[in-house]
Order: sequence, then structure tokens, then C-alpha cells
Amino acid sequence: MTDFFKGIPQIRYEGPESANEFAFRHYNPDEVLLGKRMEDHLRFAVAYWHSFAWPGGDPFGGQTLQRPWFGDTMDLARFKADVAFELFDILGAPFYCFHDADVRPEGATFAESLKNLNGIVDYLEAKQAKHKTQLLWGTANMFSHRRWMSGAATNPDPDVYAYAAASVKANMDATHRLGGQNYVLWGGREGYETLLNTDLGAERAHAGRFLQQVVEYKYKIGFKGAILIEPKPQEPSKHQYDYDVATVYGFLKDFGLEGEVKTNIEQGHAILAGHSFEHELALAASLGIFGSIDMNRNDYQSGWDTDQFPNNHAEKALAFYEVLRAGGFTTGGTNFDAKIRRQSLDPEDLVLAHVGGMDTCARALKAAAKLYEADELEAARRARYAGWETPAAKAMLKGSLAEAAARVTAEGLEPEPKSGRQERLENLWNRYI
Ligand code: XUL
Ligand code: CO
Repeated sequence: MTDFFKGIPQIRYEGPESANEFAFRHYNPDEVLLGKRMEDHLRFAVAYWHSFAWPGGDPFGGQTLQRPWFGDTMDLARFKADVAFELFDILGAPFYCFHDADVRPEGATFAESLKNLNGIVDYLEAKQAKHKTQLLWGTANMFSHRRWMSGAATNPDPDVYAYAAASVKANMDATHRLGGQNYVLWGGREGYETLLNTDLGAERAHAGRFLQQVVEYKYKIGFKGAILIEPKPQEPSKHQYDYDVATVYGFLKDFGLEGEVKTNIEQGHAILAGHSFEHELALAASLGIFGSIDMNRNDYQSGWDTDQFPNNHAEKALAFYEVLRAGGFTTGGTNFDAKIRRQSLDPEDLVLAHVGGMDTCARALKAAAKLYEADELEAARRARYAGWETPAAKAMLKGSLAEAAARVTAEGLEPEPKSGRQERLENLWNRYI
């Protein structure tokens, strides 16, 4: 036991009326909604990078958080893992996620970094054996170190492509050993700063072949989890190739990977792409590539990816409604890709941020589940498309444009516009949240 969270109790469900800040008001893991325990619906994960590796910097200032595990030794990395599992225990979190760079010190060479990673994976494996919390996903950090500044798989230098292959292979091996349920690729530097020095076609081709190699390696080692791409339109690069769900789907189709790779959809990234979170979720589900969620929120004034903990259940209910419509998570979950503010110095802040985020999501899920169960919205949606159930409509999709056109004169079609009923549906929605 470390003393970092000393005096902070295990967080338990006390119900909506509780005034205890170290309690859940909505997240009740064993409560059953739509035939499934709340914990199994939400599948919460804590993100190692924001909670244990982030020093609190912003573009105008450096470190504000002074954690006793900060430093570049294996002893400190093990100490960090001890504290991390203490937070997971306090929250009762079923999962966590990490990048290699979050959990191990960077070595002077690739071989040394790999040795460090494998050493920490041994340590995490022993921790997982003794604790409830398991690995939702692992990933390689291919954006922080200066070697990645011009990209990883899309780097103009083939030696960096090789280094990216070695990094992803090492992290897939680590994820596989730890029983991770997914492997994530987020390409923060897979994009460009200026078109003036960029061969778009070559970079896209290299990214596509790289992803095929990742899938080939998954089968080679027998990794049963899902491979997930995390879309984001920009930041840190001016333009990123995995712009949004639609772009990722086109890319997957182009490289024959639409049946192999799904998406990890982040709330803040959806907003940066000019979409809503629920749009990205609904689109991914409709294309068969919905995998997992990175849960956070942005500040709507600043326009950057501020990665704040969610605190608006009405907004998140729209997202969880889409998760329910998609049939729920299989290998995926709700990963808090969210960080405390740089002024939130106290260990309590880290705990309460997660308590609030988990409660916000649980409250959102409860509202979404109630409406989904009542079937009112789905009934309205089905009624709107009911015309497509008729044989004439179905035949039209099988026939030609001319045959469809012929119906207009043959049947004297003069379609009467019907109300979209938006405000009624919005009022219906508001009855449930
Ligand atoms: C960056 C981001 C990453 C990925 C994992 O915006 O979301 O933390 O989730 O690399
Ligand atoms: Co993310």
C-alpha cells in the first residue's frame, strides 16, 4: 500500500439522495437495466496517461502536478502502477488502458525501452491477477517522442516506419499477454503540417499497408481482441488522416479492412470534426465499425481537445442511447480519456473526477435505457420508414432507375410531405432525462 490516497474510502453506491461526495449517486454496478448489469453495460476504464503520467502542463506553462512517482526509473514505474491499482480499487473500475510511454521509462535504445516495457508488463500481470481491474486496451505512443514528429507509419523516412512496426508489435504483444480486449491505434502524427512537403498518396498507401500488417500480426499471435482506430481530425497535426468515422470507413474499405478493424470514438474528437458524439456513434454502428468509447468533453468556448471529465448527463444520454441501439459494447467500453484541470492538485481531485464522470454516464445510461425500453422513439422512427416495408418499395431497390421512375406516371404518385415531428420527439426525449 502507498499512502497517496490515504484516508479516501472505497466508493460505494448510496443512491441519488446521498450528500456524501465519496459515494456514487447513480453508478450502481449490480443494478440491472435491459437485462444486463450496469457495470457490464458501461465497462468503465481509467486512462493511465491522464491520471498518472500527465504533469499538468499547458501551452503557456509547465508542470503543476508533482507526483511522487514522476521520474525515469523502473522503481518509480512500479510505484506508479501501485498507485494506479489503488485508484482502480477505490473506484471499483473493471478496466484500465495504457500507452507504453505511460507505464515504462523510455530507454536509450529500442532494446532498452522494450526491456523496460516487458518488465512492467510482468508487474502489471501480477497486479491484474490480484485485483479486479483488467486491461480494456493497450496502445503505442507514437506521437510524443521527437522521432515521431513527421509521422509514424506515414513518416517520409522508412526507418521510422520500421520503428513504428517494432513499437506496435511490442505493444500488441504486451496487450495480448495482459488479456487486453482491444488494441487501439490513434494517429496523432499520421497527418501533415503543410501540403508543400507532403506526398498524400504515398502516406495514405503506407498507412493502409501498415494497418494490414497489424491485422496480419493479430492473427499470427492469436490475439482475440478487436483492432480499433481512433478518429480525430486534427491536433496535434494540422490535418490527420483518420479525420472522422466516415473517413476511416472509406480508408478501411480501400484496404479491405472493413470487416477487421472497428473504431474507438472520442466525444471531444467528434466535436473537433464538426459532428456530435452521437452522430459518430450512430454512423459507426450503421457501418458495422462501432467498437469502443473514449469518454470526455471539450470546453465549447476554447475549441481545443480539453479532455475534461463529462458532467452533463443529458448530453451523454444521447450517446448512450446510440450505444444501446448498436446492441451495446462487446469488447469495447467507456474509457475516461479525461484529465483533471492543472489546478486540481489533490489526490481527492483525481478520485472525485472519476466519481463524477462515472455517475454522469450511469445517469445518462439509466435515462437512455428507460426510453429504449419504452420503445416510443423507436416506434416513431419505424413509423417514419414504414413505407419501405411494402413490396412495391422493396422491388424498387432491386429494379432500375427507369422502373422506379415509371411508377410515378403508372400509379399517379404525388407524394404528400409529412411532418418530421422533431419538437414532439425532443419533448419525448426530455421526459426521460
Ligand atoms: C488524443 C487521444 C489519445 C488516444 C490514445 O487526443 O485521444 O489519448 O486516446 O492514444
Ligand atoms: Co482518446
